Amino acid sequence: MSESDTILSTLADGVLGLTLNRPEKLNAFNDEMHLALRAGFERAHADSAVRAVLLTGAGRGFCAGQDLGDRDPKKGVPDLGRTIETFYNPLLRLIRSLEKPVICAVNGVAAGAGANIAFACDITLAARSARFIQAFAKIGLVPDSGGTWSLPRLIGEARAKALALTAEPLGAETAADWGLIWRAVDDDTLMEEATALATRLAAGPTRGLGMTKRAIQAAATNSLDEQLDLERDLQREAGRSADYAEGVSAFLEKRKPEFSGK
Ligand code: T3D
Repeated sequence: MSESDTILSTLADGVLGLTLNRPEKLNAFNDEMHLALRAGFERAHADSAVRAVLLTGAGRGFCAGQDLGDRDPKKGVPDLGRTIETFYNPLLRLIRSLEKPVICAVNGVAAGAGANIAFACDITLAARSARFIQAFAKIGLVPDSGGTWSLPRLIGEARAKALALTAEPLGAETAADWGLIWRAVDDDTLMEEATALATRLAAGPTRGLGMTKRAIQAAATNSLDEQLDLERDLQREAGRSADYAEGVSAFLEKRKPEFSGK
C-alpha cells in the first residue's frame, strides 16, 4: 500500500477505514491522494482481513472533488480525459467491483467528484449539515465519477438534470428523502453510527453480502430473465459457503453465528 498522509488508513474489527486527509483543501484530490486512495481500495480487494470499508473525510469537508490548484489554465490546457481514465474511473470500478460492503460517512460538503464518489458507495450516511454539489456546472465540466450514470438511476432524469445543470447544493436530509443516500444523521453521531454499521457488516456473512451487491448492481443492465438466472447462480454459490452453513447451524442451535466471510 502506498505511504501517504493524504489518506489515513486503519484496520479494526475487519473494517478498513480510509480517511481523505487534505482538510485545508476540503480533501480535494491531488495526484498523491488519488494514488493513495486507489491503493487503499486495492488492499480491500486483496486482503482477506478486510471485510468492509469505511470511507470518510478529515476536517469540515468530505471532498471538494479535483484540486483546482492543479488545473491553472495559465499552465496550459490539461487532458482531463487522461485524468479521468487514470484516476477517477479506476477508483469507481474498484468501489463497485469490491465484493465487500463500502460504507461512506459524508462528514461535510461533497462537491464535484466528491459527491459522486459518495453516491457510488454501497451505504452512504451523511451528517445533517453536509451538502452535495454537482460543482462541475460552475466550471464548464461534465459530471464524472459515474455521476451521469448514478444520478438518473437513483433520482430520475428530472432531478438529475436540475442538480447537474444548476450545481445547487442539496442538503443531506433531501438527499436521503430522494434516495441518493441511505440516511442523514446528527453531525455528532455520524462517525459512531457509520463505524457501528461497518463493524456489524464486517462481522456478517460477507461472502453473501458481496454477492448481493453484485446482483443488485447487475440489475441496472440485466433483463428480468437474466437477473433470475443470476440469482439462481449466486444462490447456488452462496449455498456452498461456510457462512451459510454457519448461519443455518447457529439458527438451529439457537446461538449467535460466527461468520468467517468464506
Ligand atoms: O480535473 C480533472 O482531473 C477532471 C476531474 C474533475 C473532477 C471534479 O471534481 S471537478 C469539480 C472540482 N471542484 C469544484 O469545483 C469545487 C470547488 N470548491 C467549491 O466550490 C467550494 O470550496 C465548496 C462549495 C466545496 C465549499 O465552499 P466553502 O465556502 O465551504 O469553502 P471554501 O472557502 O470555498 O474552501 C475552503 C478552502 O478549500 C479554500 O482554501 P483557502 O482559501 O482557505 O486557502 C478553497 O480554495 C479550498 N478548496 C475548496 N475546494 C477546492 C479547494 N482547493 C482546491 N481545489 C478545490 N476543488
